[in-house]
Amino acid sequence: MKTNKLFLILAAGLFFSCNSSTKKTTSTDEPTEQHVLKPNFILLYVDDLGYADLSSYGAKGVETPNVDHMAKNGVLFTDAHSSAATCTPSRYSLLTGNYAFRNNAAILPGDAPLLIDTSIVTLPKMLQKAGYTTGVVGKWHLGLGYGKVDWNKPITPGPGEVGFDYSFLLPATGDRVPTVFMENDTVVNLSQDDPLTVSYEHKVGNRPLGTERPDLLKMKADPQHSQTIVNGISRIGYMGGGKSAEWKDEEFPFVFTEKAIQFIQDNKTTPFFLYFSFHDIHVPRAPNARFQGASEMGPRGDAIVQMDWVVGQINTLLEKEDLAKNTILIFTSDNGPVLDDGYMDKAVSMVGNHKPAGPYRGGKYSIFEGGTRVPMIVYWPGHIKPVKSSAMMNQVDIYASLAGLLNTPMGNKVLDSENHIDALLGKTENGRKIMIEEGFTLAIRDGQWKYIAPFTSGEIPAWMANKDIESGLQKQPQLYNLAEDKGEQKNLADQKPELVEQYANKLKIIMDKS
Ligand code: NG6
Ligand code: CA
Repeated sequence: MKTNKLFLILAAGLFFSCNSSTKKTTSTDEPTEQHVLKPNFILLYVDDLGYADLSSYGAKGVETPNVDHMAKNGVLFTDAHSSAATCTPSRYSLLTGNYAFRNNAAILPGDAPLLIDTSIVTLPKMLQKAGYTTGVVGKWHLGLGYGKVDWNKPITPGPGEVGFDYSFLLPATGDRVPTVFMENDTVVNLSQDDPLTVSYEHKVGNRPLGTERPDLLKMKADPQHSQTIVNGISRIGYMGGGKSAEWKDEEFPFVFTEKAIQFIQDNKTTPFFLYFSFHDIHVPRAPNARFQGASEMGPRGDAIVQMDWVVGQINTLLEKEDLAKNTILIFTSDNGPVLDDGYMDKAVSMVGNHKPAGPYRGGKYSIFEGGTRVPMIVYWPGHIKPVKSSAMMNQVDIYASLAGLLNTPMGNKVLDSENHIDALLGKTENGRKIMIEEGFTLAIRDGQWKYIAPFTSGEIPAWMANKDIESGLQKQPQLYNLAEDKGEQKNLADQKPELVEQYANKLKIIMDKS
């Protein structure tokens, strides 16, 4: 690959001066292809962070100096997207390089089976083949085992079979059981005398439910989040036993940061990939006392400040360990923003004049731009010229882009991932030409044009309608010209039937690909 070779030659000089694991070269050595460039990769994957939830993207009422530093000195993308408007589908795409609809990926309960086929070559497996040690710390939400697992025994398949050498996980999300950490395939701190049981159908164990003891709650919740109470927060699902393994939500930033730091330190002499998957700023928002009141927006804003602090800790470590110049950081979010997502945490009443999705319509769950257009920053000190890029980017392409950089083959079941490494590193603003966006229906983006397929099958969940969430779903086709109408207000489908037909056909071709 031509670009790659050129990149290798240009970057090799800098690289060899800073990676202690690399075979030393003398000044007379000419960089050649066998001197494979292997920067470390850290993916800082924030949960539910909206397009404008960072000060570098125009947030009001909250400051994010650590992320802003990366934005100022790296590539800040204005048209970058998670593959879908919710967590499980986005993460599925990120790790497999395939759009989530190909596997009907949808938000999973906490006792779901592993969603990723363990026989395929995933992003972390590709990196393992290229000589990387791989780790995931934080939220998983891709299922574990074969479903309805025995939490008291090692659980496989899981991250290990997906391609991670190390994992320290919150198995699903903070708002659902089991509320325990897992290290590799085992629940942490579990006592065999007090076995852990989980059900999403009926009450298990003797912990009170939110519906039974609202007086015990730190914050009130909607009916779906009013089951087993752990740490004063009612959750989705029922959990019995496992008392010694219970997490404390307020400790997440320290627990996960410590594990991420440990992973980096343990692997600093070999190339590594760390998928650092934040719980922030997902519900329940229970920031540590240290961050309470740190923003003007209540717990949601404080969770943003907490998240920013964690990012600062990672960057400080990379500087201290002299790894910064040899580590590519990609910072982004798994879907757009949501204020009320089940808990009464003042996110709505304290939002002030802050607009979490900026000028875009909708947010998490939505097929409008706010659903998937998220902040994305790529930071690689000494290698990247700071730039604001309008390239159309999608997280499904991180896989092929890193494979392209390393000149390593992808698996043969990767259908959607495209190599946009030059755009990712800010060398060009030519990103994707065509891209799928996914909410409860599919949309297609072709530059300024956006076609949203009619939503004809299935029901919009009732809780979404009750929560004032703009799903963007309509029985009619929608067509928007984002160049003139960022906020997707003016449906041009009736005026431009030929474009509607063209995009409906294009969408079908992409969907039928195999
Ligand atoms: C929804 C939950 C929401 C959140 C979401 C997953 C209800 C009413 N809502 O079903 O609170 O947990 O799932 O979020 O239960 S995600 O970011 O992991 O996709
Ligand atoms: Ca999410």
